[in-house]
Amino acid sequence: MNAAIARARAQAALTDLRPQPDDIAADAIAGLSAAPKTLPSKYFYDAEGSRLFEAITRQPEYYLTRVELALMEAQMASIAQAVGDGVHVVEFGSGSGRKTELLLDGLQAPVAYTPIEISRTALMDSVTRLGQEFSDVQMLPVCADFTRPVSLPRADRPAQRTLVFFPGSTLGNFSDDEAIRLLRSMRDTMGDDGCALIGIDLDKDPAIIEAAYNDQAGVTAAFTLNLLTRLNREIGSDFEIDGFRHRAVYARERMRIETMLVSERAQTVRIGEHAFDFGAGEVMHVEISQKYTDASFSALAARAGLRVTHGWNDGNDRFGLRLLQPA
Ligand code: AVJ
Repeated sequence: MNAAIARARAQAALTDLRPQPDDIAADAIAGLSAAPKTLPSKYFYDAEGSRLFEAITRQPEYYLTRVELALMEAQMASIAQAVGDGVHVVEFGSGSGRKTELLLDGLQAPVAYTPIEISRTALMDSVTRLGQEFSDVQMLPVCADFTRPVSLPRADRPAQRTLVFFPGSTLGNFSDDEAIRLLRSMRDTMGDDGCALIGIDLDKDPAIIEAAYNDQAGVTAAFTLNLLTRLNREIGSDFEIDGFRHRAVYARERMRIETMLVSERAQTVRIGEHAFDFGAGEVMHVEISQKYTDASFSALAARAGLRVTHGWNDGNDRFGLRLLQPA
């Protein structure tokens, strides 16, 4: 490791609130006890899952990341103007940091950056890289499940305002109730003067959406199935990976992609002393990806005490960014 990287790592004081195996087992047992069976999608992102997700973003069918990046590039000046200068950027999740790079680069003199990310590898990689590139921005990473309340590390230099950044349409991976809870917690994090920049995938031709979640190369299928591999390794479950098949369907009336793992045969899966029977063809729900219209998103935000002050879409209305502030 070279000296600059070592320094950036050492400077990035880590708050570690990672989920422990007992939390994961409890979540898995609760989900498998429900009807229909479910598993929480937040556990997709171990090191391999994060790698597979990056690979998804490079698939030709998966337009979301490409379109959002181009949108940020095209509209950054206008976004920076709306947000103002000297902000503490708090990102819910951290991903590869490419969007964060555009944001930190485009904003006027941001003072600090706090990613809140469940995958420690993704978190440290991102602040190590960003810390080198943005030496004037204090890196204050928090390793935690961002759906739980987290108290923000304070920046050495006082910020004018807190900007919550939540790109990628990750909000869509939560049910309406969970999304509202998350938006409320963003509202708490930003305070009365703060704001949030949120990426949302827009409702469109179902064929385009379904192709994005069923890529030809099978990367999304591998990503979904990796959840089972991770559970087997971390909580000692005995899922047979080739006993399940990936399926993603756009439910038009609910405007969301529903991703399932379909049991190929009748089988029993064990976690400790718990046994779960699957019928042949039985579906287990593992992820939703909500799509939005202007009306549906504004209504969701309103239920969390937030209002949309600015909006930017790409030229084809595939993907949007919305700036919110307390209502
Ligand atoms: C995490 C919201 C960016 O739902 O589109 C991609 C995750 N799942 N392909 C999404 C995902 C399957 C993704 N986001």
